[in-house]
Amino acid sequence: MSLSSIIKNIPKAELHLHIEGSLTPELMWRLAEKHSVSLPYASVEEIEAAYNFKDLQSFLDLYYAGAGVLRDEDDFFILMWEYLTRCAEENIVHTEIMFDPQTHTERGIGFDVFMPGFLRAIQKAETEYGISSYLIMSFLRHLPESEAYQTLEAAKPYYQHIKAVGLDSSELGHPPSKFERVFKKAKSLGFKIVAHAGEEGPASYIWEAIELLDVDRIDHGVRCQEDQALMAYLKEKQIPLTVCPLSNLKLCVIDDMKEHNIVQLLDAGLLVTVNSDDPTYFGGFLNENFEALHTALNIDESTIRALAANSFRASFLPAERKKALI
Ligand code: ES4
Ligand code: ZN
Repeated sequence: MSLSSIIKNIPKAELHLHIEGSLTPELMWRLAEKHSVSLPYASVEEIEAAYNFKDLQSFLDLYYAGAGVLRDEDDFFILMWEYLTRCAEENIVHTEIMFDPQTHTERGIGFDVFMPGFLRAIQKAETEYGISSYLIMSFLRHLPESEAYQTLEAAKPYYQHIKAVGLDSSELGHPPSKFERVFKKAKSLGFKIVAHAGEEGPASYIWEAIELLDVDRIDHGVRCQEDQALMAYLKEKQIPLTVCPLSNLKLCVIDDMKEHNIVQLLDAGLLVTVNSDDPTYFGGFLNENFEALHTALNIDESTIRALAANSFRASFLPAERKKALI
């Protein structure tokens, strides 16, 4: 079997995916027409051509603007359904999906609009594709902690549908310590905890996420190599890193995929996984991330199998289901 067939056919989990970052240019265009939203683009091709980023912030500016076309419950259903349909095509059997409530509540669109849309698509994918999904509610770190508290409060009617709480958006200048209290509260409510750290930010942000937020996983974390004590700790505790190769390339965290350190991290005994982050903005869904690693780093079948096994190990699935999948 070719490496491409192995990548495609092996069952996988995706653990680092922003649902707003799976909005295709075609759907953005359709929804803009539906709601008479004016976009700063003349065509779908122009949207695609705009996806050249110099850093995280230059991406976030377009990503938040793009999410502006999401208005009613059906829009959120279609967004989630299109992503989960893609998962079925890629043999992703379990997914843990981040959503950014504040991107929508700031525009007057509440939990009662996006949550029913998301949940209807998740239920349909469970029934029709056999895909299980958990939701991760992420706080925007460029906003004050008080607004994260308000978001946690507003989510109350949906707590049973939310598995974890996360932290995303502009990393530099917004360290995990800014959110220590709200994450303590989230932990006490029984949520799993994740946080973006060590993407653009330094290794010290990864330490903060561990020591102050008590994270169960780190999103990205690729800068951990700058601190050998941190590497040893991540290995000993097997704290997972959800690594996103095409994202790192598109946001200039690395200059060339050949420089990516994911294999070094795996070889050092860290629990690393492959993920797509914001696939329609970064030029590839999950299998294309595996393909890019194969092309640039020549990863072989055993490495692909190890990374796929790690995706289940690092998931929040119950132990019995993990065992059946690994
Ligand atoms: C994100 Cl790549 C990345 N980093 C931080 N926050 C994000 N939100 C969506 N994608
Ligand atoms: Zn991310």
